[in-house]
Amino acid sequence: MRTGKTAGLLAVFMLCAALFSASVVSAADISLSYANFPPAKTFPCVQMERWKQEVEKRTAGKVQVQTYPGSTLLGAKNTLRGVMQGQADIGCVSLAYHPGVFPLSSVFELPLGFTSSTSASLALWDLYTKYQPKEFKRFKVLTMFASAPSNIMTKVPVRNLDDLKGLEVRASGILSKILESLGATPVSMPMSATPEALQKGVVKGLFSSFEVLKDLNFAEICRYETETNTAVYPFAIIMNMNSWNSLPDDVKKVLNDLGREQAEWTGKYMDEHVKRSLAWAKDKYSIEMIKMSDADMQAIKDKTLPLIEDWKEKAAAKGVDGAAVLSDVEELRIKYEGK
Ligand code: DTR
Repeated sequence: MRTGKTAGLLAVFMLCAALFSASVVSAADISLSYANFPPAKTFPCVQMERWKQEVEKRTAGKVQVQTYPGSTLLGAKNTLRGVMQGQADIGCVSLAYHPGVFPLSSVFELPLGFTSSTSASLALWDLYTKYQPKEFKRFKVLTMFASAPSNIMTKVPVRNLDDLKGLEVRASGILSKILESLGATPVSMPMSATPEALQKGVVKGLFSSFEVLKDLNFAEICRYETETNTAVYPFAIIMNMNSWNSLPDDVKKVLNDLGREQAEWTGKYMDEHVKRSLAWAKDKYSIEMIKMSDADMQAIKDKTLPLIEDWKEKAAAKGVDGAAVLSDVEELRIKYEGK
């Protein structure tokens, strides 16, 4: 009986030891932390999970990615510094939250006529790879992508530009300036702060892409959706330089190969998801879709045109040839939009 018990314990012990060493052997050699600011359901985090899966698969488990959505590791405004200092290996940055920091890539915040996230994301990635702008010199840029074009989602109907006068609407970066030039009162804040601002009435609406109607349940509070289909928001996925440099070449290759593919995947996901979210919001909350008159749409174009000149001047002050960048972006837009 006693020997039986001892033998049993020994067997359990050996099994545990075997399991333990097996997990040590199969554990990833490399673990990377990835910080993201908005909630897990939103598109920056959906693309993060897809990237994690692909990286783990393509490195056959050699790399493991720990994801931190919802500002659990770094928030919207401290991701740049956090990744630079190594608090996270990788982070997601919305460029519009850092006015003046990205003189070249912020061109993508201008109203340039992109009609989809896919075309804007591919164009943004191509522009980045062509210029390799020094604004990212402290980081390895893993991929970039852009949101779908922005629209006005509000608690009160915005049927024309007059309705927008003085209305407090949330945006960020150059998109705040777009709102201002249209007569609204822009309130700049990251997306992660917007649910509370809407709830408390600090803002009456927001200027962003429509998928947040579902992902952040904004359709419940913003029943009026005015289609402007203007500027997108550019994003960069940045990696700490030391973390990047310490990766073996085969892993670096996997990550490099994913750069453009991830931009395209995210764009396509976003474009599809906007359609799904609008259908969901119509069904669940009977949201009202509003189109402004042709005259107002033309006025939007005219009123926001000076922002392009303004951007060029700011870019020039930082040594960026704005005219060349704009002409490259227009070429890329035509290439990816087919018009
Ligand atoms: N509109 C930009 C980008 C954006 C669009 N959808 C989401 C969802 C979660 C975070 C950011 C975004 C913005 O408002 O920041």
